[in-house]
Amino acid sequence: MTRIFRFFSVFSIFSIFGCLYLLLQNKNECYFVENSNVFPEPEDKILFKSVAKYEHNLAIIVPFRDRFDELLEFGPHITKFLRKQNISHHIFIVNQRDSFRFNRAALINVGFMFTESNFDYIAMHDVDLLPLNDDLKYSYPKNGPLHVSSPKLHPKYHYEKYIGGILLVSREHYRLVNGMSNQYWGWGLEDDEFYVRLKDAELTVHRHEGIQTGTDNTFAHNHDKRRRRRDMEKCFNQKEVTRKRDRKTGLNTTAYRIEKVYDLKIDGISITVLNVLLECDKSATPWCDCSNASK
Ligand SMILES: [Mn+2]
Repeated sequence: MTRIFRFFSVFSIFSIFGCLYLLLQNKNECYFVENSNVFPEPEDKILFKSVAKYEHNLAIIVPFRDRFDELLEFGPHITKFLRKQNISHHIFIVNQRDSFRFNRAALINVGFMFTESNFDYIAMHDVDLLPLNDDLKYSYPKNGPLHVSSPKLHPKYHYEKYIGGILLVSREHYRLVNGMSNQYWGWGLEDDEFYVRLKDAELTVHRHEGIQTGTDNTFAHNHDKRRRRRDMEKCFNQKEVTRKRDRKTGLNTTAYRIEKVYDLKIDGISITVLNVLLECDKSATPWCDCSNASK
């Protein structure tokens, strides 16, 4: 006990003198007092390990707002699921903190840019959709995007061009199409527009073959439509604009600020939460806020 105590005293003395030295030199690197602005250390360690050991590294990007109960289930579930497949991965919750309507696509763009240096593919992943069949491999989508929640397996959406829910895309391909459109505020259609982007770039969307489960037992969909109402409102000229392919906006026009980065632990699993403030150019997309619109 005294030995431990002695060790810490010596350690503190060194730290204090080290800090004083740095302060005298007018440097800001004195971290003797915990600095909440530094990137959480566990994250660095995970990234370092994964990059060194694996050929491919997957960033699970979850566009998010007000889904805490779903997140508590999602984090541990997807981690166990991917550990079985030996997929190197990390979960990034991209939490929309501004007061504009939810913009799933812009949040995915932010997540993509944030994970740029350490992950060579992403999963755009709904927080409420849990894969149950272990044959759904989240492997690197070398030959084109891999749509995991295919219309033949998804509990709710069955049209052929559907690519929402869970989609794996290599960093290279996501860049090639300039990411997703930023014009989709409110629920829906951003995934359909992304489908057209992929098609225009001549990328083929792949889906798993030979899956033995069906629409009722391949995924758990944690979505109570009364408790979690979809924001289907359309205001200003939203309907007209969002029906068309957007050739202007994407990865290179996403306007945002990362307010804070958190290291969140759920059942011992380390998850990174990005608090994001999206910006809206109201002259271009006034429907990011319908509150002053005449209906
Ligand atoms: Mn849902």
